[in-house]
Amino acid sequence: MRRDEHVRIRMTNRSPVVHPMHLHGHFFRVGDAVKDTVPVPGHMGQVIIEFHADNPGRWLFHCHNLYHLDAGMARVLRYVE
Ligand SMILES: [Cu+2]
Repeated sequence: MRRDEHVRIRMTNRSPVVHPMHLHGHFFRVGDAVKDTVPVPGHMGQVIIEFHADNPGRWLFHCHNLYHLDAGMARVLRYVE
């Protein structure tokens, strides 16, 4: 992504358990709601998040269940000025 882009991320949960996905550094929209964490239901549940890329840096995007985070369920979203 690049600064000032409108970013849309679609998540599909192929596991049987819910994953509360949390993004650092931004609030995002899910429909009309503004959040920084959203539960993605199990069994192919889908959630789309959208946000304005207005805070350059390196931001962790991860499952908020700490045992999932410890198992590696995390990525870094990165963009620069
Ligand atoms: Cu999880």
